[in-house]
Amino acid sequence: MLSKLSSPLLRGYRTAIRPLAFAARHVHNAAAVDSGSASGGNGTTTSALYRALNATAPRTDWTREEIASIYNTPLIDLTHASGTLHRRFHSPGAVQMCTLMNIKTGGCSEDCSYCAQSSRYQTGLKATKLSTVDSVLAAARVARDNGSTRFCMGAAWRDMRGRKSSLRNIKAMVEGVHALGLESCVTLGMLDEAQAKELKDAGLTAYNHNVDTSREHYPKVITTRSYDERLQTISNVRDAGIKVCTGGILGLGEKPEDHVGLLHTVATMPSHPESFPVNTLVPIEGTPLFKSTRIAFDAVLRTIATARLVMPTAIIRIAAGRVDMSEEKQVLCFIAGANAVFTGEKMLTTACSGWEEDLAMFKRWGLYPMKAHVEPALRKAEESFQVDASLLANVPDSSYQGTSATG
Ligand code: SAM
Ligand code: DTB
Ligand code: SF4
Repeated sequence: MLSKLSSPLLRGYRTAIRPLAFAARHVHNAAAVDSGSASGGNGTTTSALYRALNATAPRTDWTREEIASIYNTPLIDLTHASGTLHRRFHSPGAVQMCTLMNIKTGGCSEDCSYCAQSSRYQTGLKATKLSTVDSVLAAARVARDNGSTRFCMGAAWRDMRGRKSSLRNIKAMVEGVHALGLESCVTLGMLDEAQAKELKDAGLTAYNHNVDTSREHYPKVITTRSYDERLQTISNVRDAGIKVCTGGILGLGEKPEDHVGLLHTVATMPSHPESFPVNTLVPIEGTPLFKSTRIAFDAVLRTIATARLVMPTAIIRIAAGRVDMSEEKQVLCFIAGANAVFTGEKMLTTACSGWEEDLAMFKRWGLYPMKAHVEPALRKAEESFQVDASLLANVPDSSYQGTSATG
């Protein structure tokens, strides 16, 4: 099969792909003897992994079975494959730092059973009004000066209905964030077409609206808005020409099939989301999911690796829960294809890894803050990437002190 590759680009990658032909054959054999595998030994594993590995552009016609077969590949092969594909579309060392700000905390009418900001649960959070434009821009300046290239503003709202004056202020925030040279992202709940267009006109880069989990598991987590309503907002955002940031949360009591379902939803959208955030549940006291069993790390890694294989150009963002991940686990995620993080003083209501510790981690592992989002495309071997090594110049050399065995 490989000897028949004729396009010059693919020919250039022969050397990289050949060992993967071996890996994929090996994976197929492993899957064939594993009766739990989605391939059932009928070749789905080999062909799905082959197709993913040979991608020269994103494809949106994945079947759920194909994604399941990739997800169920032995982890050692899966992460090797995803890491290899990652290098064909992205600079392997570049990681985007994005800073979050909660511009309107708490008091939300929705019942998302993981969320500290729902007014239905006693989480001890005090609701606030919308932040002022000046305070938001001051925080954005701090983020930029510390190396973040995207600033994401979140509001605890169900939707934007009847919020005309808030939308005006948010547009001013978006314009100010751009004037600082940062990409802007907002997450404000459901949006209609006209609201999406207004945000586009203000220069908004991206809109975050997560599908959170599979269609099947979703009703066990949220009852006040449907999966289809989420998809409609995402569609309104995409149609307005705003980049889509949509992902999920792992650890909501779901099964591995739901990770496949989540990936299938996003990988078969009319175009892949530009950004796919992978949150792990941060248990919030007072919410129904507080006592949920913690998600195992191998499932997080599998989800990231599969996301990279089925959405080669997406930015994969390690989001909530990273603060509890050891450095080594984070690095495994970067090797498997994750290439963005939230860095700063806070997530929305919970703790976040700070710039200093992230830059020190980057330096230890040969990672760099991504200077600006580069449209990913199939790389030429000699191509250089926009990375900002200057930010690391002042970071002292340090050896890693280690974390607890459970980290
Ligand atoms: N209200 C808006 C909405 O729901 O679209 C925007 C803010 S909401 C907090 C943004 C996303 O944060 C959620 O969709 C969910 O994926 C994630 N999130 C919220 N609470 C979380 C938690 N406790 N652990 C992990 N992720 C969480
Ligand atoms: C996303 O997927 N994760 C971020 C961002 N998009 C808005 C939010 C995570 C919130 C974590 C829980 C909290 O801090 O309340
Ligand atoms: Fe409200 Fe968003 Fe929290 Fe759901 S996730 S309760 S919509 S703030």
